[in-house]
Amino acid sequence: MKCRVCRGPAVIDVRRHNAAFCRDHFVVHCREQVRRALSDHHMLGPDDRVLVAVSGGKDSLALWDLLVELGAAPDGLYLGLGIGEYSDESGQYARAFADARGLTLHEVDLGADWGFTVPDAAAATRRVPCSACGLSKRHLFNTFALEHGYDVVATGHNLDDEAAVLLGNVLRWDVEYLRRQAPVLPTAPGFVRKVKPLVRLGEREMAAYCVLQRIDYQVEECPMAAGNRHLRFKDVLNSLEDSSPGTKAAFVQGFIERGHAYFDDDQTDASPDLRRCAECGAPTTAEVCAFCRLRVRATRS
Ligand code: Q46
Ligand code: ZN
Ligand code: ZN
Repeated sequence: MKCRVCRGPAVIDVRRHNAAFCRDHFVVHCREQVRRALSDHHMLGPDDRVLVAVSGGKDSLALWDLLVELGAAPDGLYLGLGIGEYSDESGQYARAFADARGLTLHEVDLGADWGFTVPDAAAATRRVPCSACGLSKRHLFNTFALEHGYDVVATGHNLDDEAAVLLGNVLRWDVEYLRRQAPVLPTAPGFVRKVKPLVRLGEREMAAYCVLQRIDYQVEECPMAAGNRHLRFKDVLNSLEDSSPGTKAAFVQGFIERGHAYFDDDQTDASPDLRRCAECGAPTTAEVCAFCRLRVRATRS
């Protein structure tokens, strides 16, 4: 196996590009994919203050590293979810990464700062933990960014994540989720811009990037992911990709370029009749926002 660029020995093949790369040119390949995502979708303006949602896993740490390399000068925000040892460990990876590079890592802790953890919320709502977890992340990353003057929140959703979510949304023809599934959600009143710069890179590439760049990341998966249907969709997509390399990229890129417009009457994160949450001031369609309602239920139990 030879590197497509320099013909030296390759360390990884990327079947959907029908290419293999040596270490240095694989890193260049990853940077180029992120640079293209940033420019194709106008993700970052020159003076934007960027906040990376950092979990301690491979995607968010690779994203942080790549954005630093590309000159976006991002800070990180780690959100402690209170999922036992898993969370303790993920925080350590995030802190070690930031310390070693002299980067700024902010931290918010659901338990210490908001009085409940993801397991508390799952028990109180009797729903899969990921729904309370996702809701809390969206609310707290957005609120933190607004309060601290960041223009944009960058998340580590990669091509595999986007393909699995897209498959789930299509299987149920969930028009509202399809409308909101985009590499960029623009700024709107009460919402900072949300961007997904890893949308052109797969899970395997992100793991390889971390290994080759000597980024220590949390390999262990979240123990609360068990009921997450996206894992099943990933299995299905992996078997399609095995027999037909490029399927995931064609599915996601095709949706972004040609499919999304059919669902996209309004690309913002906001819905027309938003008002301010009576508790926290966040935009909401109800009297009290979903996060504040979750907090009341989860702290009561
Ligand atoms: S952390 Fe939270 Fe994930 Fe764990 S509970 Fe689900 S959403 S799986 S990215
Ligand atoms: Zn090379
Ligand atoms: Zn609220």
